[in-house]
This record gives sequence, C-alpha cells and structure tokens, in this order.
Amino acid sequence: IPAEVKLSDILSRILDLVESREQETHRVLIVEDSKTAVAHIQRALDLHGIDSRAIHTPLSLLQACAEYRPHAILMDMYMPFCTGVEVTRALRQIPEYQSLPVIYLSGETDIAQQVEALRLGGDQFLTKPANPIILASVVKTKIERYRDMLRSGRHDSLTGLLNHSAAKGQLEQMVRRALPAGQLAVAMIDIDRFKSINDNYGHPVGDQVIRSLAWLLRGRLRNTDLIGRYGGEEFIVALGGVDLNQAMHLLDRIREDFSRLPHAHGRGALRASFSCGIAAVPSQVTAGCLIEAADEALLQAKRDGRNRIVA
Ligand code: GH3
Ligand code: MG
Ligand code: MG
Ligand code: MG
Ligand code: MG
Repeated sequence: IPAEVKLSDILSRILDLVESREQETHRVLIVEDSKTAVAHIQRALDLHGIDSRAIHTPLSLLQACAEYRPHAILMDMYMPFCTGVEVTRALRQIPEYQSLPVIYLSGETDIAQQVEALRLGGDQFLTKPANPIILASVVKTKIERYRDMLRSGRHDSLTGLLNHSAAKGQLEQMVRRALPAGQLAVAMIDIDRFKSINDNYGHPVGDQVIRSLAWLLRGRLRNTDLIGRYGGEEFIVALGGVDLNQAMHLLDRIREDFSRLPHAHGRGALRASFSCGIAAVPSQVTAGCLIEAADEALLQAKRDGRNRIVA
C-alpha cells in the first residue's frame, strides 16, 4: 500500500473525529457580571463535560454568539448597561437565535419578574445559588431538546412549536388514534387585526406577540395536546379526550387571558386578541375535515366581531 494513501486516510479519520467531537460537545455561553458567579457556574458545567465561555457584559452578546456558536445561554438578570430581559428580547429578533435556549440564573426571587422574563423569551428560570447538579442537568436537557429540534426540521424557529406540515402529520395520527370511539377537538386560532399591529408598532413587536401566544398555549395545554404554528399569526391546537364543549371552555379562558396580556412596545404597551374556530370528532372524521370545519368556524368568529370562539 502506498504510504501517501494511508496518510490521507489517517488525516481524514482525524478530521472526522474532530468534527464529531465538535458536534457532540455542548457549548454554553454565560452572560454574568460577577466573576465569582462565573467560577461557580463553570465548575458545575465542567464536571458534566459541558464546555462554556463567559462574557461579563451583555454588550458583547451578539459577537460572542457569532464566534462561539453556543447551544444555550445562561443569563444573569441584572448587569451594567442593560438587563438580561432586554438583551434576550434583542437576541430573539435575530432569526438564527429565535429558539436558542436562554436559561436565567438570577438572584431575582419575585415570581412576577420571573414569569415576565420567561414570557419575553426566556426558557427557564433558576435562582441563585443554584444547586450545581440541577444547573448542569437543566442545561443538558434544554440543549438536547434544542439540538433534536434543529436536527428534525419539524419545528418553527420563531416559537419552537411544530410547523405546518409536522402539525398536520401529527393531527392525522391523533385522529387515527381517537377513532372510532375517542374524543378529539381541533381549534384554529388567528390573531385579530395583526397586520395593524405590524403596521403601527413594527415587525419585531408583532413577532413578540406571536411568541407570547405560543408561550401561553404551551403553558395552558397538556404535553399530549398538539400545538402548531399553522401560518404567520395562525395556530392549530388539537386536544385529545375532550369534547366540543370542554374545548370551548378551555380555549375561552385562554382567549380571555391573552386579551389582557400587555405587549410592550417603544411607547407603552398594546393589547391583542385572537379569534378561534373549533370542530370535533365524531362529527368530522378526518384530519382534513376537522381543519376545514374549524377554519369555517374561525371565519364565522371573525365575522361575528373577533376576540371570540365559535364551534
Ligand atoms: P384578521 O383579524 O382578519 O385576522 O386580520 P389580520 O390583520 O390579522 O389578517 P391578515 O391575515 O391580513 O394579516 C396577517 C399578517 O401577519 C400579514 C403578515 O404580514 C403578518 N405576518 C405573517 N407572519 C408574520 C411573522 O412571522 N411575524 C410578523 N411580525 N408578522 C407576520
Ligand atoms: Mg448581576
Ligand atoms: Mg391570518
Ligand atoms: Mg387573516
Ligand atoms: Mg389575523
């Protein structure tokens, strides 16, 4: 065997190995102004084989993300120049970082502040001092979910929800499982006068309204329910084991809460609402018919004046 062939084989093997190591290692960017806090966090992550890099000011976040390409961010709340919430909102406006896990690690103990941070783009809130084992496993779980999501191509990057085609496929499965005797309700949700939100406050504010609705739906529905981003400002929800009436009640509470939610913009806060149409098994027995009937009900909800549910 000629020596140069063997050498190139070995070289390409080494390159493969480097690449697969690079693909396996989880990278975490720590945004934290306290050096002691950084040392604690890095010790916890090191022990679990998670690679990390720290920046001490939120101002260099974008540059660090571009250079280090993290799989998750551990974010402090209170830092010089701006808060973690502000910098996360800015990050979420860049398509590439819309689903990047942001885990808050902060001394903030006020629940309302924590919930607000989650609604405005955070994925998890841990309080300081965090148990190092909990910290490392939360980071690991979030990263694994995120990397699975990137690999599968089934998810929408703005909201992390199932995308149009994945949601349709999943609904077909749910219908098959529900028939002949089970119950299943499908809801089509469409944000009201969304175009005027974009026109009056700008596209990034519109995006934040979409994310907020996704966040609310995810929080209110069960893990076994289907939630998908069906189109721009349109969502599809499928609830197993639920009849038309129960679905109406459940979605009406969500509608009510969404209409009260303030969405911050440069000059204050706006309110948004959605309309919703519902259809259920057994009157509709295929995924296509369910979607069609729910869509028709949605149009009726719009005609009846919006911010309402029609079955
Ligand atoms: P209606 O109450 O009848 O639903 O009125 P509408 O203005 O919500 O209806 P329409 O379907 O005309 O407008 C939807 C708009 O949503 C148009 C489109 O520019 C915008 N849009 C679609 N996808 C996105 C997105 O990802 N982000 C933002 N900010 N806007 C989007
Ligand atoms: Mg701080
Ligand atoms: Mg629409
Ligand atoms: Mg429309
Ligand atoms: Mg709309």
